[in-house]
Amino acid sequence: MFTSLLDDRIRVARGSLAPARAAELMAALLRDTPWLAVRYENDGRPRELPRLTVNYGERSYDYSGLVFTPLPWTPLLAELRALAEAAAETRFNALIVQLYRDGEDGVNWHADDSLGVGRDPIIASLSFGATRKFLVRPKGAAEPCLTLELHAGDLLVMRGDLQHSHQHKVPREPEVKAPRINLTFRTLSGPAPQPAVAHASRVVRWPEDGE
Ligand SMILES: O=C(O)CCC(=O)C(=O)O
Repeated sequence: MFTSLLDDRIRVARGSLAPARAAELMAALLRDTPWLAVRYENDGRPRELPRLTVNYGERSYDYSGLVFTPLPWTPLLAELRALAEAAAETRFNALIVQLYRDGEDGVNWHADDSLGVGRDPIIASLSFGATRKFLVRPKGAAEPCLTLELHAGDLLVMRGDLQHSHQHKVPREPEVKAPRINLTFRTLSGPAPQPAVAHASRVVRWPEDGE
């Protein structure tokens, strides 16, 4: 059952996966995902995205000037895609998996409005692990107009003109000590998989050896 927010630009289904199943999936995703730390340069200084990220599906995805070559769907991710497709009533061909290792990781204000997602994209997001805040603000505004807590097993759908009218963010929450994984399913058009920008990223084992 969805709660509809912001004139139906956001729909949230709380507990769309039962707690035990969500915990099982969190453990499997943590263990089996070949996590990538994304390195880039800002003003000539080496930087790293404050989260780990991996792409799956049938289309390359580009952001921050980098092209990410997707891995093929795994049986588990294809199963979750089917769940997201049924809930969002659309088909998805791409997935971004993000690992927020703890509350120091996050994602800053942005909209998912790159050319590949097309006009008014439907994006379905599944959350696992630690509860984190998800903020939404109108473009051009300083303050959020919506603050949600996303829990393990919650499914959120962004739709309509949300990516043109609003931005979203997962803020740092240093008091959160546990990891969170988020899956966002998208429908991309345009170029099929392209060569990876291997130099931009490095694969890390997480937790790293010795932790
Ligand atoms: O982790 C989340 O809930 C949001 C991820 C996100 O902002 C995105 O993939 O664009």
